[in-house]
Amino acid sequence: MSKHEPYKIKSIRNIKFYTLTERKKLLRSVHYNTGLLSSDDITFDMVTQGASAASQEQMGNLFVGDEAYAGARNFYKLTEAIQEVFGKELVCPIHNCFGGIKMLCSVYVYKGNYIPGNTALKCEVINSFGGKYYQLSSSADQVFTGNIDLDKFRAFLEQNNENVSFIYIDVQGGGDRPISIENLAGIREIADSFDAKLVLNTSCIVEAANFLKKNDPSAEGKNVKTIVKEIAALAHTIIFDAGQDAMSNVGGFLATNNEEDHEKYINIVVVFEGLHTYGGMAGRTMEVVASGLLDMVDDLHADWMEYQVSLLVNQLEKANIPFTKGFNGVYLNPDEFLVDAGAHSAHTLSAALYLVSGIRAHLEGLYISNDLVPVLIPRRALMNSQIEQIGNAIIYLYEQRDKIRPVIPVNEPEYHFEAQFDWLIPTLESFIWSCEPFTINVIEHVGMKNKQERFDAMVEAGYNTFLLKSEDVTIDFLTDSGTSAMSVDQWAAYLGSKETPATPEAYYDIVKTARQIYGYEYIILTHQGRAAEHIMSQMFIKPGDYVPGNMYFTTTKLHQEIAGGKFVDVIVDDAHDTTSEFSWKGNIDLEKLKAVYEKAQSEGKNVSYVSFEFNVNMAGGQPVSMDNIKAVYEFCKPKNIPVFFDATRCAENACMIQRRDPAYEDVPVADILLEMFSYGDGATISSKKDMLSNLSGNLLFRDNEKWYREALRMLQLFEGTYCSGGTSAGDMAAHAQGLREMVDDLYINSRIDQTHYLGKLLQDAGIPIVRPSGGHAIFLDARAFLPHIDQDNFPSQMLAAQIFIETGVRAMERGNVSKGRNPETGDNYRPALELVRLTIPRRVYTRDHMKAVAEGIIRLYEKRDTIKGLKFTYEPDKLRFFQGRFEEA
Ligand code: P70
Repeated sequence: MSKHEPYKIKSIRNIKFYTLTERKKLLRSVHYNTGLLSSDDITFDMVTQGASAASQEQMGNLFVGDEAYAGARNFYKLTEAIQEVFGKELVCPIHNCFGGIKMLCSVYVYKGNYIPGNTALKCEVINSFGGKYYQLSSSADQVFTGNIDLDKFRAFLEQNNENVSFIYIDVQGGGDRPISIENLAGIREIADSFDAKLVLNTSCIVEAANFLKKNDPSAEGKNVKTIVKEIAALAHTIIFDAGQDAMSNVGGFLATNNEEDHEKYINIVVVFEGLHTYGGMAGRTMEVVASGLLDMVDDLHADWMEYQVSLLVNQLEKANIPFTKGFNGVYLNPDEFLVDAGAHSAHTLSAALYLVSGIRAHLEGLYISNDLVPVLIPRRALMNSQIEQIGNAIIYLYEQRDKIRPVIPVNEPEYHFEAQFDWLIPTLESFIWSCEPFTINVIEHVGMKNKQERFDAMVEAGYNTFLLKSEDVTIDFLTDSGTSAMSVDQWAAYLGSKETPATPEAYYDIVKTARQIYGYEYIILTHQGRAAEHIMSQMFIKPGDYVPGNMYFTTTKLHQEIAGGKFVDVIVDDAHDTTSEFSWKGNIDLEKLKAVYEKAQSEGKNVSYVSFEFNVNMAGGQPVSMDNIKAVYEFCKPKNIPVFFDATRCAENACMIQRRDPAYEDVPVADILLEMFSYGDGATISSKKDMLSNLSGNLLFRDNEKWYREALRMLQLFEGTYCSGGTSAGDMAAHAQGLREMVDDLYINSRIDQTHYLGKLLQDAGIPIVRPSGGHAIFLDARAFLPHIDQDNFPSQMLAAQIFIETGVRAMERGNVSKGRNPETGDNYRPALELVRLTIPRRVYTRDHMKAVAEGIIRLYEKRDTIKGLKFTYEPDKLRFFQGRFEEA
């Protein structure tokens, strides 16, 4: 079984892909020192410090920081978390690791003293206090390359005992040298026998503990949390940089169980850092660190980080790239990587990597001309599809290495950040990215129940996926409605908006943006799609009217019927055939439309309007062609029949036109959209889908002011103010920003790619799905999947239930249960399409989630004969799919 993230995406950060020419210019502007490039000019910044994706709990806790100078509640929360995770009772907060080292030095270092250690990272600080760092020699252990030679260590203490300030051990050996528990215990024992203090840097303890769990016999059978506590128990004091494993952006602490030491810390913290209850951290940071600490010791989390690193390592190994494997990524060896390495190979390699790909490998600290070049993987922030391409980009550069000339220094820097170079920019081919154009900013943990627990939950929910608790669900494919991950720009807009029953700025923003995107003059906001449908239906449908449309949607048809209209399906026949490969299964059949018009004429009735849905949901997310949109409009215009779109999934439709109609191959989605809308008179929109809003809708009219005024009147009657329709200013602002993001060609194509990826995995395995794959969802054909179950035993309903039990994926029934009973005969409708919809939320799931879904469904398919049908135990009269309950038949 392949692995997937034990979380889903809650918010994203859009990234940029520059051209080679742009990157050349940017490199020149920073004298070929990539460290000085602005983060906005980087596609992938390969650093870990402070760069993790936060959890939604951490994000929420940003607003819990009470920012009191003294005794903030956040300090006590932080202390509790440290006690729980490290078993250390006495805590002194610090602003980061530098702050902690500085405090330790000022407490313990006297002139001429030594700090023996395994990692020389901060010797500059030690020197400034008059002390000296002493590098302890390693033992020859092959697995635990960070193990200290204990005899030499003892001998060193014997000789220098009077002059040792404290012993400094990084539990990760600087990033790539693991230390065994036995060795750590030996160090502690020797330290105790000389009455010396052992300080452990535990900033990256999770990666170390996870390594020990798998490689150290004395950690066998233990979980990460236990090992972390055991390691911490070996330290007199731990120092912790919260920008690493705790996945905070900043912060840290010293912690000990020794009261005397603690007293020293809290007396010096006021000199350098702040008060002992905040130590140079904002209250919110303490809160974020506290929840990060509790999160980091989860075994699934630790495994996932290790897995991501192993993917990169395996890939580079296969390509014979010279590098050292680290806990958090890889360290490229520039002298071996480059053909003409020169004296400043680290900067040459870093500049060349950026030039080819936009990747930044960051060199930090004191200037070392041929430093290893770290390519670290920020925690939780990248998807495997991206890591794989980062690996490919490195390999692509390696293949072109003979073209790279060394950078030439123009100064003598003390630190990496000061270095400046000249460079004969090599002529390299640019790496072409095809991964998701965004990284993960915030994550949400998902349900990780086992199969038995899921079975119990399903029985409890009466075999109805609508009745499951979302916390039991691992991958939620119920709907793409309101489930998108917002971007940081949407969040910024949300938080910056100002609520008022009069006119908020967000209203003006959305009107301006919607006008640009749809090309329509009149923009009305509703709280969601069905509210717009209500107004439109009431305005245009008179009792007895016909309303032709390309397949019904539940809420749309309901409002048309409430207004007294009769919906007539005029979609092409192919739409009802799950195996037809026709590219435009959403199209309106013009002959059928003509027939409805003629029937109305002959009966003296009216056609209210054509209800024209883009990327038709119930047909499988199938698009409408530009030619068809145009033809329908040309038919309707002379007859004065308005064409109203359901434009809920208009961007997906535009993207399909770009991909499938050669005439639009090179036309941006934004321009295709404008043309699509130009062949219509108005639209209703549920903005919870393509528009990346969690809640809101639109009613649009192209140019008819009279309609607009009338709709506004109704809006104020049924929905809310003229400028909101009952939507909050924050949701409006996020909606406006979502609109701008929806027309990004890279984004919308990556969205469609993802859906098609899932479709392909299933189709290649012979699973019956609606062909071709649509925009927002993959639909399983339950009649073909479970041919032995009669439609009156609800195969789609059972298939959805079994998918959840097998895989933790929640899908939606779209078949006999949804369609209901014929009120005249009382029989189930037994519709032609008996489907299960796997609906993919936008920007929430990754390629690895898709793989896991496909594998689970394939497993289920192999044992499909064992699956039985269902019967109702409770059947509501209306919309029975929402509340209905079942048991095995
Ligand atoms: C879904 C959602 C909503 C929707 C839609 C189209 C093409 C209008 C709307 C209504 C939610 C849903 C709604 C009813 C039954 C099941 C699911 N579709 N037009 O999951 O918009 O929800 O904003 O009022 O797809 O497909 P709104």
